[in-house]
Amino acid sequence: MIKSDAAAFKSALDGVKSVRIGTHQNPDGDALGSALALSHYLDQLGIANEVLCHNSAPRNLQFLPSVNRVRQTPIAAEVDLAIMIDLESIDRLGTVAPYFQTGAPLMVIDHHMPHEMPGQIRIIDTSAPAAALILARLLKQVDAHFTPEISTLLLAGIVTDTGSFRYRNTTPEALSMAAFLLEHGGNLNRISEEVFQRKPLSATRLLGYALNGMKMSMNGSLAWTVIPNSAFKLANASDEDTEGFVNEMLFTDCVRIAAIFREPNPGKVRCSIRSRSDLDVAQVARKFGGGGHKNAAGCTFEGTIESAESQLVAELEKCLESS
Ligand SMILES: [Mn+2]
Repeated sequence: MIKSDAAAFKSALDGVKSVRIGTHQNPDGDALGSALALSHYLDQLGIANEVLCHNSAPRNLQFLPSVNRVRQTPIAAEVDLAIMIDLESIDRLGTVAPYFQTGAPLMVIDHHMPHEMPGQIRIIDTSAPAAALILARLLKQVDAHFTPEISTLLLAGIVTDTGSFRYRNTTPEALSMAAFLLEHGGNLNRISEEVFQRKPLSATRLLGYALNGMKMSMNGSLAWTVIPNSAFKLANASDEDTEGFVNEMLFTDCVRIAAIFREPNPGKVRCSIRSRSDLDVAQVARKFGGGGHKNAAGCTFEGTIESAESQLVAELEKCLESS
């Protein structure tokens, strides 16, 4: 990040009285952690603000400080500034997208690979493991007061997106920022327990189904599984129960790409793809209108789960063949 990012951030907020913050649908700890931390910082400046998201917080993020700020409809009719954080694509705002296209200036704070380039003020760092890390840097540079709430929210973002500092995207800065946030009251124990060490019985049962049905090709370098709507019903499970399933397959030693096809609601098939090392699955996801990072991407299909499976598996096999 360049120093002028902090200057741009500061001057964009200058004289502003109201801000709308948005993050991506199906929010994770980085999405909600950074959006809510930004909300707290705007409180410090006395700027009225609201946090919009297509979904309410998933079960494992209900513990986040002030999570009840997350709304699906706006409070303010108009705002002076809109800020999108942890996403680059207007589409990923879901149902709240129109509230970010009202003509108010738009700021984007993000770490995904840019392609749509929305917004007039763009603070983008694709080398940052989390949007929360970019925001934490900005807040340090503008001398924000790091309360325990802000520290826990930012730490939740960094911990989530680095998989507790296990993923390849973990940088020295992520660790030193985490140390700083711990010093300022960030509750790492609570984050670890709530995000990684707690799930309902329905999730454990559905994981059994998913692993039992795992398919493989390319000498075991590609693994995938299909969870049809009927399986969700049988396990009394929801889509958020599938969090982490794809990694269970990827962590098998022969597997280099893993994918999961799921149909939590009839007619819409959601796919998550994970890869090892240099295999770029974001590029595959983009062919189907999705996106993400090199090693973690996703896309959605309309139609049958069988058709989604055959289309995506073919492209993933090509990706492995050309590697
Ligand atoms: Mn993120």
